[in-house]
Amino acid sequence: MIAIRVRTLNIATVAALGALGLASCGKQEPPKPAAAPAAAPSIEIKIGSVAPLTGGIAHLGKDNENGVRLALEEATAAKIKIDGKEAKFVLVAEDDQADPKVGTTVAQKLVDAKVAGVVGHLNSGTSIPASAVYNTANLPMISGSATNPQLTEQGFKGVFRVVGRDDQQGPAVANYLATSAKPKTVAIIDDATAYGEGLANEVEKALKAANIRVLAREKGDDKKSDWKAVLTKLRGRNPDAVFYGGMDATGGPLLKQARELELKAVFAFGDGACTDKMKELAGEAADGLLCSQAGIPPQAASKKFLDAYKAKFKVDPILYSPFTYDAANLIIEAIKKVNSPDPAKYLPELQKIEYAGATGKIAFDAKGDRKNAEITIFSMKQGKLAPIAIVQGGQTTKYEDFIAQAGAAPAAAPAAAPAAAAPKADAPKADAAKK
Ligand code: ABU
Repeated sequence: MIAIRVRTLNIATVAALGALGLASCGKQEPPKPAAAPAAAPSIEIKIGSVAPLTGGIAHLGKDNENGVRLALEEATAAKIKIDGKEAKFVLVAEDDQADPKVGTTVAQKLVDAKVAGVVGHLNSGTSIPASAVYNTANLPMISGSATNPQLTEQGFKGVFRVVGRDDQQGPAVANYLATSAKPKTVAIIDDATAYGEGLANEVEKALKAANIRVLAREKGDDKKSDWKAVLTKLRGRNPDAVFYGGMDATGGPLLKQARELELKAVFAFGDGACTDKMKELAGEAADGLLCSQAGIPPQAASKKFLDAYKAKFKVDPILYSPFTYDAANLIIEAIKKVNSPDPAKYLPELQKIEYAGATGKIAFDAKGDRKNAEITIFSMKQGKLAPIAIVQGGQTTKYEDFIAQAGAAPAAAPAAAPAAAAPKADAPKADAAKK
């Protein structure tokens, strides 16, 4: 067997040598391949993205990461020149597991990896401690979802967010609950996180200011799946409404079990639990839920973003991916303006940037918060979140009116076009309302 193989090889070798010999002695030389054009000089710019990619809210983490990924891929495809070199924007994704300790560890990892900027983290509970790590390293971070006010109250010059804050969201959802459901007593539960507890405190303040009785606070945690003991206690107090400060992974079971225990109260949640995932988690019990998000609804983001997101990921955005997409683009825009990925050079541009993003016009105030951030109020109808109203600067506008204003605004509809013309493909449907 071995001998046969050797002989076969020998025959093949002789044949090959013969062919070579023929080629070298023949009249026709094979054409030499054309010299490859010299590769354009390139520069690799790493951008960090941090969110929980494992655990109960991994679906939200992935949604946030998708927004960053899309922005970086588009910017790389655009062959932007930075310092005369073609920029390749590289995603460095980290999983902070929604855990504050892991959050600071991965923040240091991103600093060590010499990323030029960070989009994240998703949770307030991770964003706040991680922001101190980035601040020490003079590395800018923009959260597309963390809403606890403390994040931007620390005086860190490189810390930004592109969504509203819980001292805007809390009063918005509490006042909507107060005027629509007119509850006499409200029970409040939170998940003992920076976000859940902080938002619950803001809601409590606003309800009390509206002369509504708030019952003693009940607490869970961000992994809780069995709420029956808490709910049984609440049933005995018979509240007209219940507000929960926490994420959808825990809010879904809470709502489902509340209806199983025949609690009749109106339920209201904040942005972390204001997702279509509620149908999957709570089934029909989700219908009638009142909830808020700290920005325009994902479906009101620009058509260009929505089409590109769907084409790439084969799903629609869940919650804040339009905002993380904008956050990544803000960093890229600032880098472009100074022609350098050096944070010391581009940070001053980021602080004064005025950018037309997928979620509307973005500019930051002196703290790093988004100016004129919207809060959207939703109700869940037949398993789908339906936007009802937009609250901006304390003013409430019916959602249809907000969108109609956008369609009728001069920038979105040329003079000859009908007043209800659709917004431009690259403008958010809600954008003109801010113009
Ligand atoms: N804003 C909702 C979820 C993220 C956070 O912890 O703030």
